[in-house]
Amino acid sequence: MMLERIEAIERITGVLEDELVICNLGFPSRELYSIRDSPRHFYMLGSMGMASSIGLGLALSQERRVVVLDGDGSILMNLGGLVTAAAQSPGNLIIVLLDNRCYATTGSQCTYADVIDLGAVAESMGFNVIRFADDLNFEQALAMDGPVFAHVPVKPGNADVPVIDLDAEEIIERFIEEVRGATED
Ligand SMILES: Cc1ncc(C[n+]2csc(CCOP(=O)(O)OP(=O)(O)O)c2C)c(N)n1
Ligand SMILES: [Mg+2]
Repeated sequence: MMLERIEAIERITGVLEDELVICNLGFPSRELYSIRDSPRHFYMLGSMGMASSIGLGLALSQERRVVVLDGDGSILMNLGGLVTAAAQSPGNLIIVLLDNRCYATTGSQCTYADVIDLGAVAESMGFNVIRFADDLNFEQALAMDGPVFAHVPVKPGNADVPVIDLDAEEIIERFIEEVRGATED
């Protein structure tokens, strides 16, 4: 049985330690926040497609590992960002595609991930690709050389979780503090 997106996020973040997490906007961020909150999490608000680019900049500018939890619609909206990440090729970047083949947050309208294999697209760019099914053992992705592209098929739809009760300034300020704190040690 294919996982719900919230189950996939739970399993992935359940095995993370010190990694910084950049999360796709909409329900994915709400789901992550409802599972566990952390200053290591950056919840994208509003800017569709930008999680992978923010993750790339972060991976290039400091040494900690960066895990981007992205969506198919957002990857497709900013495919150039994926190309740039592949060309820059930071070893500490893991892009996770939570692929439900639709824009789940806005009502599960189909994306072109329904007909185009984004794992194959990422592979052709030079990412080390790992494809998960129901057995989402994310430690396997963490053991790989980066940059990694982890393809995680998930069911369409969203969990019934509340909105994030942090404002944008709080999210960014505590995140920057977290990143700076570690780099200045
Ligand atoms: C430029 C832009 N267009 C549209 C939206 C509205 N919007 C917010 S989330 C979303 C769907 C995102 O789909 P995907 O990245 O696949 O994530 P999913 O919700 O499926 O996990 C859309 C269309 C937006 N925020 N910004
Ligand atoms: Mg989607």
